Amino acid sequence: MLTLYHAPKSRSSRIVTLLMALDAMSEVDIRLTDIPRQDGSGGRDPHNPHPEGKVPFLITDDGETIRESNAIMLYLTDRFASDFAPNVGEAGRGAYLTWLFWYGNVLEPAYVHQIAGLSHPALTATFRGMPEAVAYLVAGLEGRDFLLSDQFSAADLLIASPFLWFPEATPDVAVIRDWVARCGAEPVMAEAATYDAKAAQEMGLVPA
Ligand SMILES: N[C@@H](CCC(=O)N[C@@H](CS)C(=O)NCC(=O)O)C(=O)O
Repeated sequence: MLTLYHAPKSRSSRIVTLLMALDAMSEVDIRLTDIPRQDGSGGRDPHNPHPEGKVPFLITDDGETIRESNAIMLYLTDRFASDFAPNVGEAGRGAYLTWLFWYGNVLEPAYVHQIAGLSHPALTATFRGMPEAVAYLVAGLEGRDFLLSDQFSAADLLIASPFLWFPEATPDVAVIRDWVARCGAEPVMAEAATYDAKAAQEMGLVPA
């Protein structure tokens, strides 16, 4: 049995969504965990073994620990093979890996730098910025409904997530807005939101 440390309505929600998409919820013991939230609510859970008290955090059945959403997603999509992500040797594997790691190595830093109003030549040299990220996403969506094909995939789930959390920060580009709306309309997103709402209620969290 795998163990996932999950805080409702946080970055780990996309792992719960992924588990639902992979039909693997029964393979995972989900431990609901508190985290400090940016609005000042919540607090670190001493039972959460993540070195910084963050989520998501996954423990495999053989005791391996995995942090970072994209690493956890890659582990899970490899382990529970499905048409939600290309496996080793399947067409689209390179694009899948590229999108997963581009998210963590480029998009999230560029997005946070923009939100924080930060600019510095070293940041631009290393990550470029949101204009380049937006251009890359638009190019990736050319001629298809989703990033890997005309089907919603684990790559879409991860990369659309910041824009689904903060719609006001979604780039004002029709191709991206339409894609984010398509991702948000996938039935598994509503299923995961329902799960999280119930989990938040069980934990006594104030509705966000
Ligand atoms: N790069 C990490 C970021 C994890 C992260 O920052 N998670 C937030 C939840 S949205 C968290 O646990 N925050 C609590 C804290 O910073 O103490 C990932 O994608 O897994």
